Amino acid sequence: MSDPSSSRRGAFIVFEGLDRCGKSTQVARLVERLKREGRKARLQKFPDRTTAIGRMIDAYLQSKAEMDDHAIHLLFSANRWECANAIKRDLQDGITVIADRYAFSGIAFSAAKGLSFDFCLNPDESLPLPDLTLYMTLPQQEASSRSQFGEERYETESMQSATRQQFGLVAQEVKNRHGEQRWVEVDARGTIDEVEDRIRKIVGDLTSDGVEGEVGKL
Ligand code: T5A
Ligand code: NA
Repeated sequence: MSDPSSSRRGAFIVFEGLDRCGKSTQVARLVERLKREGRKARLQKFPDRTTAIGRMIDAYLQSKAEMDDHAIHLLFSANRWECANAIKRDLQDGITVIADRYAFSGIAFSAAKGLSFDFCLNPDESLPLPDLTLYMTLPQQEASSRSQFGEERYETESMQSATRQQFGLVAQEVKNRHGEQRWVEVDARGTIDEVEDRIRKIVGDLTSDGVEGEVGKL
């Protein structure tokens, strides 16, 4: 008899939220926990600043380079496309892939600058579809008081507030197109341990049982 678990693939889980809400901290904790439990898991950060495209994005975010809003939007998307095949391959190999930001940041931040929502959406169409997106929410006052807020280009209160609004539209779009269960809000207030606990409950069996069926498309 064949083992039913062998046909299951790794889960693709994305963390989203405004700047300094605690994504990277929680993503690191989740990946560490899964590895401790003996599961195959890896972290995928977006932007991936280590590639040639990623270095251009990094210079832009640090205000060391200027770029047209459309051009930088396409670079963020290209940075995801250059990682897409590796993500799909790893999921098929049973590895859980945890992404620190994804296309939803791409849409929300660029639309917040005034680009049309459709223009922002289009370049990411057909990328691997996350099985679950955790959107971490934190009052702006708390995020702004965290270390290093304000160092990078988008870390101003007006940009964060416009992006928060756009994330609301992105959430609706994801739920309409792909189902309510794929987008879950997480209260990011409280201690790191408290937030980790909330996330553990939401992620649940997804990381232990894997996922049935092909990876979907955005
Ligand atoms: N962007 C990104 C686009 O415009 N388009 C795109 O397509 C993409 C992918 C950089 C920028 O790029 C934009 C969005 C961003 O503006 P980034 O590299 O993810 O994106 O940004 P980072 O600066 O690395 O990360 P963030 O600023 O978003 O911070 P995080 O990851 O949310 O927060 P984290 O975990 O680093 O924590 C921040 C601080 O708070 C503390 C941490 O120790 C740290 O000091 N902290 C807590 N303190 C108290 N209580 C808690 N519960 C805490 N959790 C963490
Ligand atoms: Na981060």
